Amino acid sequence: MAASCVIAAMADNKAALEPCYPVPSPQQVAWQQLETYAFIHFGLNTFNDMEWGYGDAPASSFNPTRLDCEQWVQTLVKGGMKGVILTCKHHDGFCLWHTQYTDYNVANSPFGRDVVRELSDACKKYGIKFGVYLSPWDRHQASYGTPEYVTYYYNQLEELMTQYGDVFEVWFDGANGGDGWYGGACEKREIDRSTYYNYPHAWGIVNRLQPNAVIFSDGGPGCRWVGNEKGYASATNWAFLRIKEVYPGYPQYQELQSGHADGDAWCASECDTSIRPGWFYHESENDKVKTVDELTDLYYRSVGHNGTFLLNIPVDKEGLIHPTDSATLIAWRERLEHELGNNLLAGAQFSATDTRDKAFSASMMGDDDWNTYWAASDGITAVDITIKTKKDVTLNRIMLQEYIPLGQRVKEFVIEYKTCCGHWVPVIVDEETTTIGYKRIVRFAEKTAKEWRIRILDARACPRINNIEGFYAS
Ligand code: FUL
Repeated sequence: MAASCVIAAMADNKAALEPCYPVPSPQQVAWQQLETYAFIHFGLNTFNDMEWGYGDAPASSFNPTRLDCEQWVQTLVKGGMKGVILTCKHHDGFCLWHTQYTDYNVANSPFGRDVVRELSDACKKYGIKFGVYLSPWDRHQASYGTPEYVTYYYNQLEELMTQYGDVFEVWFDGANGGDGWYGGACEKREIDRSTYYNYPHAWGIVNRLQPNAVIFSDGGPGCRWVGNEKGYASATNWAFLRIKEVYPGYPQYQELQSGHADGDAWCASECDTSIRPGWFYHESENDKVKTVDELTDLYYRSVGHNGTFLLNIPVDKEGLIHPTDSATLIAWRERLEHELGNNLLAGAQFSATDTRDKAFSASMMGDDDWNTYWAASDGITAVDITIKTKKDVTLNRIMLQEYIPLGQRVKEFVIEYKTCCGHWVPVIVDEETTTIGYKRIVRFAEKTAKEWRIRILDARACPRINNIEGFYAS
């Protein structure tokens, strides 16, 4: 059945289109489909070998000799990244663009050029998305801690939202050195980060000027921090939060790793980590770049756990992505393509113990049209999907996707294969098989069979699955 016929058939059946709340906005769906994108930490810290500058390093120390944003973006494209978020201003307050609101910016460095302009232009040229990190915490501004600073922050946000084209994500870092930390090098300027910045006002600026941008903070509203900086989500991972409970600085990190099963707002997790131990470039870490194996494992535990993967690739003192990082990134993408590039269930026959429409169309599984899906009847929350292949296949990965525009539903499932004696046996998985969400990739000890079964044991409402693929990763 052609994809458009499937949609038409489902549209006839009005009950088929009932959402199961909370549901994502179209922007949140598009954002999650990006799956992997990069962070770039770059600034005065790069030149002063620091992670959290005090805000007192001179602008003159920002002096990359070969800065080339096209080299960054071309490298990221080869690494399969769909976007990049730049630290336009980190906690030290130094700005990488020609802001009119402070002299502490790149125009007053020996380098002089507007890095935000060059990166956003390179993103447009090579077709990836551009995102903004603007640290609320500022250790340089003398007004930090007063209402004047908050206005300054909003003004800078407006500059970034209006002068550099489309922005896909805005990163509101909850870090404030811990409440009661030092504002700058020599003095203590305490704020209450849950109220001081009036985040709803800042988010309003983003919504007004960049309506397609997804807003990141510890508790959304667009997407949430995953509760660690190691780049993974829990196997059980709901894209929901009890949104009023979570605020920047929310200390229940474990909850953010798996979301709130009873949450009232859609707020999927973004798994951030750095390819090196630090966020900024340090020469001493040139031999500490994560391996392809480590990054591949993180992909399965971020994108494969219903999150996105935000991988930081710091730019070095020359103003380039270091060759070790670039080679690792590209080799990692090749590994993913090797492991997940060949769907061995393509062309298999799918059936289910309950199907709300006439037939379980195999074209719904593994096709290019993400909007086609299989659904069970209303009220059915346990259902088996059987997959028959023409001949034996050996698999050790299965990828499942729910049709999230209508909500995240599945609570528990098991993957089984049929033995040559005709018994259904579960594959051996070393993590729980509970939620699916936008994407769940289950790794298991390899099995060879002609019949496979996804047993959905429990769901919040009738399941809707729009993709099932199988792979063998050698
Ligand atoms: C944290 C910051 O304090 C780190 O320096 C880094 O920017 C990381 C992505 O977020 O909260």
